[in-house]
Amino acid sequence: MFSAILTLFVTALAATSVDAHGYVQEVVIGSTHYTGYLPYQDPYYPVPPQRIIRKIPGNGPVTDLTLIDLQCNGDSVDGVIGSAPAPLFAPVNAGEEVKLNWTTWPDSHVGPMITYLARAPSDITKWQPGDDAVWFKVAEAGKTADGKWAATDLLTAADSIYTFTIPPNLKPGQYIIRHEIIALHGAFAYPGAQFYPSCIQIEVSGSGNAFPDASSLVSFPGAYTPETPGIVFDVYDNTSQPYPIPGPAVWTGGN
Ligand SMILES: *[C@@H]1O[C@H](CO)[C@@H](O)[C@H](O)[C@H]1NC(C)=O
Ligand SMILES: *[C@@H]1O[C@H](CO)[C@@H](O)[C@H](O)[C@H]1NC(C)=O
Ligand SMILES: [Cu+2]
Repeated sequence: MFSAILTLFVTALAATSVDAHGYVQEVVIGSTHYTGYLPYQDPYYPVPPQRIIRKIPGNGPVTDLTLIDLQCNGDSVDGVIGSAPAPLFAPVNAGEEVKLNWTTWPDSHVGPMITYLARAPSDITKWQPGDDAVWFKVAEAGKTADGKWAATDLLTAADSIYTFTIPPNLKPGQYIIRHEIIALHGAFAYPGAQFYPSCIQIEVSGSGNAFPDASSLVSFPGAYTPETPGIVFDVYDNTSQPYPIPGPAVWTGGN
């Protein structure tokens, strides 16, 4: 009896790990390492550690493009609908690299990696963008001409570290980095694509003054619909067709 229960428990654990997806577990800027929000540890501390990444409910995806969850993978954490702000933010210089360390990503979950920024109008530790159009894309990677996906091929080759650069002329201020993997293994119809967004709070310093036109900013939810190219895409369809990365063009940063 006891061992039957134990077996069930072990089986459940094994099933969980097979099914595990992922999240950004660490952010590295210069020589500083910031532990990410750890959904299976942080909530259980008597005094939860303070993070620069907004809370997520777990390692699972968002699939409904109309939900506020699409913004930061926060749903109703602590009764806050949407992206509950984190208490900390990381200083970073315009033009500096930011390294995002993902948990081991499952090989089957191929897809693009896309990074947006949104400038906080005031204190980022209190700001929730809601569905305002505040986001602009600063980096994207999909499928290379020889068929390698950003996730998992390139990410795994880079030791699970995704690197992007803060635009060198970006106007200083507090920003949310919205970084996501879109897993396409089930994306042959909508809903199917799996969104794994992560929201990281930073404060950019520098002497630049570049910022995108207000008319080019997008909202989450809002930027993606079932008709947006790249949201429905059959990755097993055996053609060497290129993958259209969803969302607006990358902002070139006034360079
Ligand atoms: C990514 O973060 C994990 C957890 O902190 C750490 O063990 C691992 O070494 C990091 N990976 C790299 C390449 O730094
Ligand atoms: C693609 O086509 C090749 C050659 O016909 C085949 O071996 C392979 O299994 C196909 N791959 C997929 C994902 O359909
Ligand atoms: Cu998965």
